[in-house]
Amino acid sequence: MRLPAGMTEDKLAARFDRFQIETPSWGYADTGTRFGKFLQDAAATTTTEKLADAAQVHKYTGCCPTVAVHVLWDFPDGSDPKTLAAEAEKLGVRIGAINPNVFQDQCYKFGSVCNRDPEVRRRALDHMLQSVRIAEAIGSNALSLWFADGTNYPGQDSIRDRKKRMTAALREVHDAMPPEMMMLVEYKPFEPAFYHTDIADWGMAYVFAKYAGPRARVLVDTGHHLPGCNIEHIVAYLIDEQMLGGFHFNDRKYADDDLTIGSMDPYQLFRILYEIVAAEAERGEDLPLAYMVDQSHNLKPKIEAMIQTVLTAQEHFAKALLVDHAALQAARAADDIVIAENTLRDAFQTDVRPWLAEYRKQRNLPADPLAAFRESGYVARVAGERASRKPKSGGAYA
Ligand code: PSV
Ligand code: MN
Repeated sequence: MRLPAGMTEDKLAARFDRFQIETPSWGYADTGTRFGKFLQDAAATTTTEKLADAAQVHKYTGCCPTVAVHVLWDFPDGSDPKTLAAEAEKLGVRIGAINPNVFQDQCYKFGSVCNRDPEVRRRALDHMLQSVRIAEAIGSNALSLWFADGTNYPGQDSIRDRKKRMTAALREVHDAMPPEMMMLVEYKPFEPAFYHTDIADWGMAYVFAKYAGPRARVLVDTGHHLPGCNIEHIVAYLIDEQMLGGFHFNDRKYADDDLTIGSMDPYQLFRILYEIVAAEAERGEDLPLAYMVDQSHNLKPKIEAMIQTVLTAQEHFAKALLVDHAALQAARAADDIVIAENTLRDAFQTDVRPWLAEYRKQRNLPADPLAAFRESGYVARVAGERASRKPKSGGAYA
């Protein structure tokens, strides 16, 4: 593999050792669409099983030591988060970002922290404050916020009033966070709201994060953009403003499809990662970003899809690290657009898989994690244990 000037195999490997990807607990459970769930015999049925499956992804890839959790889904009422954190450690993983859930209860029909009703807003806020305490108790430093708040029809509510309510809520939560905790604010253009969403794009997330306090950043979920959006442009802006907090990786064809990263547009993934690598090269240090996956695989087997995702992210990160910055600078200085573009394409088209296989072998990991996981027989084993506990039908999406 041809390395650009200034890059060595050791440097590449060292950067890779620090490229860790968090997987989501909800990616291991049965999920579906709003038309129904398709149950998989091997999909996790409890939080412990989700953690065990996430531990498999870490075991074979070596780069997924943490698991994001969704408070209501993973800490049912009365469960002790510390017990779960201890279970995770025993399985070889740790709890990562804490995601409050202020979208599934009936009271949130017209929104959570943007709801007109102060009682509903209070309930949502109390849940978020409780999530801060959970994070504190188990040593998690990331509070990851996504709101389903919005309206379905013009005139339904005052957009400006809702903005003020969101601002006040985020500030209160930020004030309650311990000094080492980061708040990640996610945006999404539509769904479930179809007319306006209270945090619809990166600009709104940026403004809310600024109002919330110094430890709030924007979270870019790659699936949360309208068609044609230039995501790497957003990423570059947020990096320059020091307001990028991290990612929810997934791919999309139409809307928030939750498809495996790189399955639709691998070049886009490369371009996004290149913006990070370019900024790090200029600064001489890593950007403090949370790389997380947010995918629910309805049709693919869950653990395999997660391993495939992680390997794809690694591949494209390696490609981004191969961009010849000096050649790019020279092409830009000469306004040579063709060579500038080709400098990116050369890196993108490099086959980095043999290097990654060697890198893994040196770290006592399987050269081909997906094949090794398949050979382990884990899926058949857990399917035998879990299938009998599943309902007969997937029913409606819950
Ligand atoms: C919403 O679509 C989202 O991207 C948020 O990150 C949620 O927390 C996650 O999906 C799971 O519903
Ligand atoms: Mn997301």
